[in-house]
Amino acid sequence: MVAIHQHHYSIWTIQGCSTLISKQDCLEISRHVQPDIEGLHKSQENAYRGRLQYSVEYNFQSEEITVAVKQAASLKAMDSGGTSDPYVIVYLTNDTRKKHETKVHRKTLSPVFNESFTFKLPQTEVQDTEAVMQIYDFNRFSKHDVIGEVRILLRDMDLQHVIEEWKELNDPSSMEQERLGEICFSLKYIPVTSKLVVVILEAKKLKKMDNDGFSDPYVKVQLALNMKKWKRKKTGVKKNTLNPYFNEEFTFDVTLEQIQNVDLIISVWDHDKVNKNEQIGKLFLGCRASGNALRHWSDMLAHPRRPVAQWHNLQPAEIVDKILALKSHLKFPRPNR
Ligand SMILES: [Ca+2]
Ligand SMILES: [Ca+2]
Repeated sequence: MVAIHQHHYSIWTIQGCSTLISKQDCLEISRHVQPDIEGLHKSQENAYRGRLQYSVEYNFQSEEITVAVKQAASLKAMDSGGTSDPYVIVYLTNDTRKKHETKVHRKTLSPVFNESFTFKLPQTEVQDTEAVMQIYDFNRFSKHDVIGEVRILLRDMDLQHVIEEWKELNDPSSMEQERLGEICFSLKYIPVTSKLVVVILEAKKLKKMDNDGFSDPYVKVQLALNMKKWKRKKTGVKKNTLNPYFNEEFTFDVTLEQIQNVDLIISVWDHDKVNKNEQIGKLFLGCRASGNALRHWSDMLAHPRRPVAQWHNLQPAEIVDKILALKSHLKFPRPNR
C-alpha cells in the first residue's frame, strides 16, 4: 500500500500535478486498500428453503390490496432439533414502514397461517410496487433467522382476478435492498488551490419517514481523513417532500496529499420537530469506495477543475457505517439536536 502511494506521489512531482491519478490508478489503489467486506455478505449455501402459498387480491374501487399468507411447506430447519418456529412478515415496497406479521407457529416445517393483511395501494403505485413475504424462524433468546422470502412484482400479475399460488422461497442473501432513494451531486477538485467542491443538487424517490407520507430531507456532507472524522457541513431542510431540490455548494480545503486518504460521506436525513432526526440513507466516495461511487470519485480526479455530476442510490446507514467502521472503528457523530 505504501509503495503504491509513493508511486503516485512521484508521478505528481514529475507532472507538476497537471494530471491527477487516472481512474485506472484509483481502481488500482482501491484494490489494495479496499476493506474486507466479506463478513457483510456471508455466503449462504444454496440449500432448499421451502415454499409458500399465498393469495393476492386488489380492489380497484377502494385501492386496497389484500395479501393472504396461507401456508408453507418443506421449510428449512433452523433450530438444532430439526425444526423451525416460523412466522411471516408482509409488506409492500411502496411504504416499508407498514409491516404486518403473522403469529409464530412453534416447532413445525409446514405451518398453516391463514392470515390476511390489507394495505392501501393507489393504482398509480401498483406499477412500481412489490409485495414481500419474508419467513423468519422465531428464537426466544437470540436473533430471529431469515428462512427465505418471496417477492411479487405486482405489475406482472393480472390483478383483475384473485391470484392464489405456491412459490419457492428465495435465498435471503438475494434480498433486494430496501428502496431508500437516489441523490444527485457534483464533485470538483481544484489541485492548485486545494479545493474540493461538492454541490448537492437534488434527491428523488426518498423513503417516506413521516406519517403524512413525506419526509423533511436535508443532506449532510462529511469528510473523514485517514479514517477519522474531519469536516462536515449540511444543507437546509426541505419540508414535506420526497423529491427535494437543494442546489447548495460546499467547499472544503483538501490538499493533493489528503485527497488520497479522504472519504466523502453523503447522508440524507429526515428532519423531525418532535422526534430525533433520522437517517434515510447514505453512501461514501473516495479511493476506498467501490462501484458507482468509486467511478464518480475517479472521474473527478481524472478531470480536475471540472464539475462531474452523477446520481447515486442511497444505501442503508448500518451497512455503510459497517464498511467505514471495518477500516476505522470510527463513529460518526449523532445529529445536532
Ligand atoms: Ca427457532
Ligand atoms: Ca420529518
